[in-house]
This record gives sequence, C-alpha cells and structure tokens, in this order.
Amino acid sequence: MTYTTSNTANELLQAFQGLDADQQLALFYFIYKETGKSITPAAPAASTVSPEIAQGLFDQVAQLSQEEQLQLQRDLIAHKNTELTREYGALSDTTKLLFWYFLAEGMDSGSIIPMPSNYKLSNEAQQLFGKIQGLEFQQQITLFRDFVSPMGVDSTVS
Ligand code: 45D
Repeated sequence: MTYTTSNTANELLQAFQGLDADQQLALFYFIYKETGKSITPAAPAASTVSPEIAQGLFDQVAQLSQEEQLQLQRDLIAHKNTELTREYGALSDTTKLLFWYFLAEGMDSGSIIPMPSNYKLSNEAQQLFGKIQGLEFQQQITLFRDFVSPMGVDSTVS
C-alpha cells in the first residue's frame, strides 16, 4: 500500500478496509486504547445515538462464548449474513460506533474476548495507526464512523 502526499479520510478508510479482518480488529482496539479517554466527553454531543439499542446488541454478544464473540466481530467486517450482523446493520452510524465502544470496554472488563497480549500489528496497520493519531479528534470520530458504518449486513438492501 503506497501513500502519496495527502492523507485524505478516504485514503485512510481504504487503507483500513484493505487490512484483513483480524488486523482491522486489532488496530481498532489499539485506537480505542489510544483515544478512549477522549471519547466520553464527546458523548453529550450525540443526537442520533440510541444507547439502549447499542446496549441491547452488546448484551446479546456478551452472552456468546468467546469464540463466538470473535466470530461475530469478524462476521461484521466480512458482511457475513447472520441475525446479529443484520441487527447491527439496522443501527445508525453513531449507534454502531457506540456498540463498538461497548465491545472495547467489554474487552477490558472481561465480558468480551481479549486481544492476545502479544498480538502485533502488521506494518501497514502500524503505519495507518500513526496517520490516524495525527488527525484532529473530530476527524478521527468521522473516520471511525466511516469504518463502522458499512460493517454488518443492511437487510434493506438486496
Ligand atoms: O485471538 O456523538 C484478534 C459516542 C486475532 C456518543 C483477536 C461517540 C487474534 C455519541 C482479531 C486480534 C460515544 C457513540 C483475537 C460520539 C485473536 C457521539 C481479537 C463516539 C482474540 C461521537 C480482537 C464514539 C478483538 C467513539 C476482539 C469515538 C478486537 C467510539 C476488538 C470509538 C476490537 C470506538 C474492538 C472504538 C475495537 C472502538 C472491539 C475506537 C473497538 C473500538
């Protein structure tokens, strides 16, 4: 993957989507660890977010086995059609983001399968991480929304 002069959001999105599913998950978790502290203050700005809906989907995932939890996250990225990925697809973009935030929190609190502690990002993912860290907070949020928006299955599209 080569970058030229400008790191437009679109290039970053494409770079993210060009990673394999596990690298996307790992990078996204590292992002959470990095930006997690700034996320809560952003929350009151929310208008199109449905916390109870994100929570409802999260609760279903938390009840799965760890293997199934990981599979669900891989399925979201791969657009595999399952009941849960269709439920996800029906959420608003910001609610999707909140759902991912809950998952990341669940990883830290032990209700969601954790990352192996020795897990390494690929060079591509590491590079992308650096570029994302260079963005303004609002640009980051917009980019993350673009990451999570197309995941899952939108059952209103045939
Ligand atoms: O064994 O306006 C591997 C709200 C493979 C409020 C793995 C907000 C090997 C409204 C795949 C590595 C708060 C919503 C295992 C705004 C292996 C509002 C597992 C902002 C086990 C703006 C990897 C919200 C796994 C924001 C399980 C900014 C990885 C939210 C999982 C940001 C990774 C949320 C996860 C972020 C990453 C969430 C769950 C960055 C989640 C990241």
